[in-house]
Amino acid sequence: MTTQILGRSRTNLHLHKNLSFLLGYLVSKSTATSSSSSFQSGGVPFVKCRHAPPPYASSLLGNNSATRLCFWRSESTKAEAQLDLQHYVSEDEDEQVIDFPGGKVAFTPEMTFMAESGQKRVPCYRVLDNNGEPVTFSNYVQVSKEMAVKMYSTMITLQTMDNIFYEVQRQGRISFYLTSAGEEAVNIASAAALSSDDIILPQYREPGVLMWRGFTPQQFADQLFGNTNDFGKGRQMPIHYGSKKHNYLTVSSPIATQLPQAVGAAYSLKMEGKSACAVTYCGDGSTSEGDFHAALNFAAVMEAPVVFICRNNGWAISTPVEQQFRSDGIVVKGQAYGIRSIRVDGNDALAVYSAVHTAREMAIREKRPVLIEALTYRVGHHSTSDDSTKYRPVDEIEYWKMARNPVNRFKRWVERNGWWSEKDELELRSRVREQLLQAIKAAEKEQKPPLEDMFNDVYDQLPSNLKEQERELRETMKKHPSDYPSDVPL
Ligand SMILES: Cc1ncc(C[n+]2csc(CCOP(=O)(O)OP(=O)(O)O)c2C)c(N)n1
Repeated sequence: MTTQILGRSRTNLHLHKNLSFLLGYLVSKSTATSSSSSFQSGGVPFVKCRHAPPPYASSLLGNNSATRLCFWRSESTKAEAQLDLQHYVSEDEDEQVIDFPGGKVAFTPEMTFMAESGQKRVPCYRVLDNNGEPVTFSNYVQVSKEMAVKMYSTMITLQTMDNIFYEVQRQGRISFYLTSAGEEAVNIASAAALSSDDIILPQYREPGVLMWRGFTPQQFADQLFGNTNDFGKGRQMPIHYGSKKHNYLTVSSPIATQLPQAVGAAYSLKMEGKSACAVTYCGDGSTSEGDFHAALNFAAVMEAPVVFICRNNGWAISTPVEQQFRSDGIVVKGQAYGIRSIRVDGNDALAVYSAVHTAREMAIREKRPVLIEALTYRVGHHSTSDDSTKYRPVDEIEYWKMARNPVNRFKRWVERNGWWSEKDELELRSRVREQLLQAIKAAEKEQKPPLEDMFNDVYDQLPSNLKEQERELRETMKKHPSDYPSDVPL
């Protein structure tokens, strides 16, 4: 039996690999021997190792145990244990390697624990320095004049939209808002590098991607005011944009839920043979959610064409990254899951564009996920419900706002190429401002969706419990009219 087990060819060993078992290290009580045999002990299947244990083994395993590391499978499949064990020991190579599911692993007599981090932090890819000068030897994907001007103009539009809607919220005309200030390059340059067929599964700080795809100021305003033109029929909080036409799934409040959904969307694109990928965004805080890890693992194992773009902006509301994780950011987590990954300067539009463009091609051509960690900074408060000066130094905010401003950096590059002037800037800013003010006026005047819209669209026929809730709501509104908005048609 033993000879047969150990005499298996490598090809056969691979053929018989089975991922469904549970492996663990076991300590055999037998003494060292140079012969090989397999046996059962205490109801647990063992295989004897063929050689004497290394000297460090007793310190690892305790004095009373003698000493070998063997493999054990779960009780439920015990009957097949002896047969399956043969897959992991190969006669010709067992002294140097273990032929383990997933590939050969070299043995070592050194008891070396992997360091918790690399000696140096993973470097950050950039193309432009803080002054918008291309850095020497940087390789990047060329951007045409037309593309560069559109990128810069959309960054300005996003900035202007943020400033105006922030003020509108402060005036009490909308209930909530959240800006992308400081993260304009991640928003716009990533969007520019994608195709409109790619499916976007956003977090909430990526409205620039939707803007790039053609969502109009009026459509943004309609969502924020929750009027009848809002695709969500006023059921969602402001900033929960979504548009089927633009392949942009609606923002959902629970963070990281978009990530496993993106893997499913990517997998379906692959099955349909489409030349497109799913692209999903998240913040550093979202990477602490289980969904992040499930998504990365699924994506790697299922070889789903999905690009994960993590905006590491230093803060998850008041939680700094030092309290979020102890790894070298997010990029190393990609590698841990078997995903090709890159760290990029998220405030360098050309670097983001190049990395996303290349990641997209790899994802589609090679049918694989790619992770991009974009180092950036949330310059604004988390949202209109936050005051970030309560938990972080104003100097830090100012540094990122001024010295590392992504819009100014890109502007310098575009200007240096002779593609943009102050006149263009003034014209653009005033045109965008005017469009937004008009949109706000129109959105504010537009009727709110009727009350019944709160209850329909989920079921074909309204179930009795929802009918009951609607009846109760109407009664309560009648009793306490001042607590409810007067502009919702009943
Ligand atoms: C599952 C879940 N937990 C907590 C929250 C509350 N919450 C909203 S935003 C946020 C911070 C997320 O930070 P990050 O992912 O880094 O994104 P950022 O806001 O920095 O862009 C938290 C904890 C939530 N929305 N969903």
